[in-house]
Amino acid sequence: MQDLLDSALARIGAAQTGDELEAVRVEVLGRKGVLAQLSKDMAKLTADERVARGKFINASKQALESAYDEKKSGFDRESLAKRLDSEWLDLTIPASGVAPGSLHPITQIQWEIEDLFRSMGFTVLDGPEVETEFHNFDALNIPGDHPARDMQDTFWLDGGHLLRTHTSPVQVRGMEKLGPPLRMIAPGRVFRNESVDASHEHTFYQLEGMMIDKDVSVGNLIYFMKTLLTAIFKKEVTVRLRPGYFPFVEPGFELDIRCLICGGDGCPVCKQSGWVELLPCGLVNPHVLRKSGIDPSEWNGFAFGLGLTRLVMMRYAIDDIRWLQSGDLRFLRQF
Ligand code: FA5
Repeated sequence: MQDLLDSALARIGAAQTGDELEAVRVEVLGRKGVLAQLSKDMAKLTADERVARGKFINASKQALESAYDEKKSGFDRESLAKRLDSEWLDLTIPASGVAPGSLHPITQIQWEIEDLFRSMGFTVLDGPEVETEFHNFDALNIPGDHPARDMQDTFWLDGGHLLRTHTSPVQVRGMEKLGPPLRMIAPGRVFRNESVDASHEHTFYQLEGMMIDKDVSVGNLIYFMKTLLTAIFKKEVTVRLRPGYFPFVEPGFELDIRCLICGGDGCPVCKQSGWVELLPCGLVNPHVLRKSGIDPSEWNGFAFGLGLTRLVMMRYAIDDIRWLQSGDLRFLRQF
């Protein structure tokens, strides 16, 4: 009996792989295994012998099982170590194929302009995209039946509200809230119900600017516009100033820039004219000051409404406005 047990233990000890060990387990501990052989002729034994045999069988069972468990956990540890070795991950290596994001070109230029104007004492204001008719039109000297309302096709909402068609309502909110003297800019998204082409979007960005003080002149206006364009383009750009009509400024101007996509030869962006409308501006109409509670006999000022999306197109020579909101990563990854 001791020999049977010893040889079974030796076979467990000699198993070289998990599979071999499993085969030995079936032979030794299975239904026809060593323990079964040890219990085979129990009926023929005396009561004392049976007790002794029973003890021996129990001790053998324990010895075999613990030899098996020890061997098995050795194999398990080995195979786990092998797996960990082959599947080893270095969590500190940067993931491949994931490019870090970057700021949208409109945001980049908007922030540049904000920094520039802050350095000249301007405050940056924000206003709601859903506006009242009063702030978008009435307070800007555009009464209900005025043809100027047709110039900016409007998305109307319930309850007389609308999606702002320009950033000029933030001028009004700035005057109402802060009063004179005032130096403010207001970048933001605006909406127009118009057909989209290479230079027109239904949703685009403007950057409004306003300065209210004593004795503000067209000279001051031109100084700030030139400073702005030089800072953005970092080179001499050709501009032209022509009379422009906006009910909220008097006199009003259109500042156009020589198209930087085609160099002035004509292309879809400048509609073959060689010039891009970028920066309407003027001296604030006294009616507008009065409507916001500012006395025009004491204060005056200038205002401008930069087409920020178009400015970005000029700066990076983007030949179609639709790229900017396309979400196309091939486009966005260039910035
Ligand atoms: C205005 O919106 C006036 N509020 C600007 C202003 C402010 C004038 C203060 C005087 C004083 P206008 O509709 O021209 O003006 O738009 C201003 C600029 O926005 C344009 O010069 C152009 O650069 C840009 N713009 C206008 N429509 C679109 C469009 N559909 N897509 C992209 N840019 C546009």
